[in-house]
Amino acid sequence: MMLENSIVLITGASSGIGAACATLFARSGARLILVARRQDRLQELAGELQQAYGTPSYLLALDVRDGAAVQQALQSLPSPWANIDILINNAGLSRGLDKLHMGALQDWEEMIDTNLKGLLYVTRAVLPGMVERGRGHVVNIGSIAGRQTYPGGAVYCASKAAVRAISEGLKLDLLGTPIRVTEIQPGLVETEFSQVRFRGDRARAAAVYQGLTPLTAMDVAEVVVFAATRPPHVNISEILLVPTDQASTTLVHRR
Ligand code: NDP
Ligand code: 8X3
Repeated sequence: MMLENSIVLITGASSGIGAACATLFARSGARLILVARRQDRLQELAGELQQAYGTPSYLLALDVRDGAAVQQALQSLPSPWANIDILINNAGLSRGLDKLHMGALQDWEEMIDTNLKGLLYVTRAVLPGMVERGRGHVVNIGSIAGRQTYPGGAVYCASKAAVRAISEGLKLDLLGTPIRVTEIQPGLVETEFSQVRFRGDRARAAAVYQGLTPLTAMDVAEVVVFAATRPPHVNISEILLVPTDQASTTLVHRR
């Protein structure tokens, strides 16, 4: 599969794994629809990619939790951009690490609304066009956390288990179409993820990766590009990738 001139929509493109995907797909000649709430970040990234690779980008400052806004924005894409070839459902976050009985309802809602409902809203808006055109690939960024729950992470892990179930469901529902569905499940990746989880507490965020070598956002983006560039008859259903220093969600090796 060649990526040259394909249209790739990436949610959560303003940081981390989404931004790394944007860079690697741009390098391969794709055209990008970049989605996130922080428009300034998207503008900066799009400018860099335009300069480095001549990549045209279409920016959507969008909160994926707002189902009506998602539908409206994606329905109103101008015609060259409407024919999305690859959808990367990456936008997501964790909030807090409290025991369930002490958890904040607002944190739960934010995680479920973003990681689960946001992914559904975007997918619902993009997939009909793919089915109609008989062409497309949906890549969902799940997590090792969707396979194995860890203490204090029940709701985040549940949201990622839901991504797993939805990815499986999509594959069932799209059987008979040429549309591919891939779920990528990373372990620890050093991005802004832990800073968001701990609401800007940089020391606590840094401690998550202290003494081990985490994955980089680029490590994950390379796997996304691998999945997207297989021949059309090959579907990479799922890939779990972890740092060599990570054996499970709770067992890591720190030096
Ligand atoms: P970052 O915090 O670096 O990036 C998260 C991205 O999601 C940002 O671009 C953010 O953009 C976007 N986002 C968050 N909420 C919304 C929203 N409501 N609407 C639109 N965009 C939103 O973290 P990562 O790159 O690490 O996370 C990307 C994905 O990878 C997430 O789904 C995460 O769960 C998953 N993951 C991360 C792992 C890790 O260890 N880092 C491991 C496994 C999976 P903005 O704030 O501008 O809206
Ligand atoms: C993110 C990985 O283990 O920090 O999905 O929750 S973890």
